[in-house]
Amino acid sequence: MTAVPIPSQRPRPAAGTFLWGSASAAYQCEGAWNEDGKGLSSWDVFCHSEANDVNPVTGDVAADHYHRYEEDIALIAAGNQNAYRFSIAWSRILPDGTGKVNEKGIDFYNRVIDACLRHGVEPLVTLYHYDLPQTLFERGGWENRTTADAFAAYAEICFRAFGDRVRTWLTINEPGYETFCSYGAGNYPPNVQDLGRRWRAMYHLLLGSAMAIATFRDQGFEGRIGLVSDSYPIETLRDDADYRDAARFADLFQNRCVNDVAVRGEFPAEFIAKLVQDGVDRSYALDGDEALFAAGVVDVLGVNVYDRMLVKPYLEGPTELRNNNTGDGGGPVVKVSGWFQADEDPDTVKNAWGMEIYPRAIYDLLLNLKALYPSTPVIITENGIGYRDVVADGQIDDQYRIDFLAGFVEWMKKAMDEGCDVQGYMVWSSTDVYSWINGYEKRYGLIHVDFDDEQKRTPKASYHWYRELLTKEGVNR
Ligand code: BGP
Repeated sequence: MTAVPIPSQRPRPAAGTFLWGSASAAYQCEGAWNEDGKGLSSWDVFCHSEANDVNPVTGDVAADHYHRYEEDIALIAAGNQNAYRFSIAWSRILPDGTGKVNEKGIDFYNRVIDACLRHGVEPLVTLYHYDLPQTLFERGGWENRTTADAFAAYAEICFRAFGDRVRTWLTINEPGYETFCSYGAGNYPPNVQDLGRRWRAMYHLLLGSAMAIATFRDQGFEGRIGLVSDSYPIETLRDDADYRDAARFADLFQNRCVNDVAVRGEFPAEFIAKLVQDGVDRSYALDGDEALFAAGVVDVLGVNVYDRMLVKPYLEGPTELRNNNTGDGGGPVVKVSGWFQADEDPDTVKNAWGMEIYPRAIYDLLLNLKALYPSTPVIITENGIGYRDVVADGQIDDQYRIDFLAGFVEWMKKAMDEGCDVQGYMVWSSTDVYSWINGYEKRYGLIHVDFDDEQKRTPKASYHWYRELLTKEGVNR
């Protein structure tokens, strides 16, 4: 493999340029968990507690991006990428979630943003990616409506501090998947299995996002703003009325409960009817909220796409959705009675964590989104595959990742040829990072990180492949 040249200063991509990049999230890559005035987050505390019993490791150091962001951004630029999506750790900016600003936190993200711009890399900034300030978490976290107010206030601080340079903002990463793990699987803090509490927390996440978006517009900040949704094409292995019903329920459960709110500013009526039928206490929905959601629709929808979701009709007993966090089938089983049943195609290839290798998923998903939300552009904010990479002679020959990403890019381009308005594509992840409850074995990076040897970086074969792809795509470097 060839050495990677470090580029000189380059202009940032012109507005409207398709963004080809890669992504990270603060808790997963930064480390420096208690440095420079940062407050504790829910993940700091969880990872240091006995509740973290599947892969008991922490993000204390992670990829040490806090100290090595310059090198990482230089590598991103040298890889021909013209964009980098990262998240801000709320507890670095506001150690207690509200109140006094930690200037050293502001300084850090100023340095990251400036490094991006120096290298001609467009920063895509996510304001919240799972790591809630612990002070707010202890007050009920997202189950408490005041967390939505606190989020909007925190977002405004970030718009004011960084809005002169950031043109693409993403409020919240995956209100669906985060709350599914926190309150369905119970493998993320607060580690409970109670879907009623899930719907309450998700409502407040969406409310916080809508309020932040309304503030962004009311105060006249420049640029575009969106939310990041984990979205799936819902598919069945049979086509009959019962299977179609299951697919519709799964679409409401997985996708539309977030995407309709983000794009149309309202929850689907059928989704609300289903919650009422399930006996969910919806007292969290207050008079006047409809107007708040309507005022906070996105300019662009960020979509994290990894896989399709296969379902079959719900018959009886608990619906079992298995979460494989160990790579050998270990992890919690989620019970979702009454909506749909998870299905499995025995003939498709899967990775060790049970994820199907199914690149067509992105095409089906993009066409579904175009049909539902024809006027809203999409950025693919994450796409990638977890693998136990092997280092041989100092190199990582991850052909499986190249095949996976090449397939997704090809299907994405087909969808674009058919009229889907896609404005960017981010590989998950820029470097290897902490894979939440899956620990460090499950790697996604284009750049290998040696977690046992001072977080040394080595670009993988997939990094070089992506670099060549982007040259062909005309990302002129
Ligand atoms: C997304 C998250 C990312 C990332 C990715 C891979 O849902 O936004 O933070 O972790 O999935 O998932 P995992 O690391 O759990 O395998």
